Amino acid sequence: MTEKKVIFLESVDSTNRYVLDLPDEQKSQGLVVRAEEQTAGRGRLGRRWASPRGKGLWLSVLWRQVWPAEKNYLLTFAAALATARAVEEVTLCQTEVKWPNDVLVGRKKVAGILLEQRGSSEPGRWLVAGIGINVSQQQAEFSEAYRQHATSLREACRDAPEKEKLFQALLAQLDFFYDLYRVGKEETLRSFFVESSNIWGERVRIRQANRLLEGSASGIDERGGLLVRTGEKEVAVYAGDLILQEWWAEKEEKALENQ
Ligand code: BT5
Repeated sequence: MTEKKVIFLESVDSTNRYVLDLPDEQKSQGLVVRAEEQTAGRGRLGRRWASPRGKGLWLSVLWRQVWPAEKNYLLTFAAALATARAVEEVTLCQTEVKWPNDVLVGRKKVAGILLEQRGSSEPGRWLVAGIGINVSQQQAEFSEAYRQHATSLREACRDAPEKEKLFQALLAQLDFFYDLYRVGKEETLRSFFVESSNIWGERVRIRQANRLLEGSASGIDERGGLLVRTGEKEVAVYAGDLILQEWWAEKEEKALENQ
């Protein structure tokens, strides 16, 4: 493996923001920025990512876009797969990836990916893949709003792994999966993602800004969309939150109990 340039920060608002704001001469392929804490860690759609001091791996990796923008989703897949593999290497845990940007252990979210870019999206431009992995929080530390669907490696696996070990494993996996993207192994990346996800044939819901879709998850199309079968039709969705059946079933059970 090539030696990686890593910038460690004690505290930052967001490692993604930090990398995107670096002057061009400080940007290089594979540069990693890692922080002990993020004070304004971000998720998709302007959401927050809780990144308490010392409790997780909060980092961003800088990547060159090689292919047209419609292939950028492969980099989200690459980062999610790298994270899932790295977790499995250093814990006794089984992971799964969840479309479009999550890693789960025991069906709860242990890590999230946020791919971002400034300006236009064209080959040759920089992209940043932000990765947040919950390592040692206790369940009660997660906000009530998502506690039911979130976990840390310490809670979900028998023990929290050493953060440094996880970090080194992740760097190697990120190299491996970025290379698949770089050389155009699109089908390989897509099928790795499909094989690493256990939702196929399950009833799922997809929440989008103004609609809720329910159907059976059937695959990933060549633009990274989730294929969902509803009755006779199969539709592809390109954005949204995928809600697992046990998540909404639990909510409904709770609502019934409270009646
Ligand atoms: C994500 O967004 O899952 C992307 C998370 C990316 C975080 C990394 S950390 C390093 C880098 N720098 C950044 O600023 N960000 C990246 P999304 O799918 O939109 O999920 C966000 C939602 O997950 C929130 O709205 C909460 O409901 C929930 N959430 C927030 N913090 C969480 C946590 N620590 N663990 C599990 N769920 C969380």
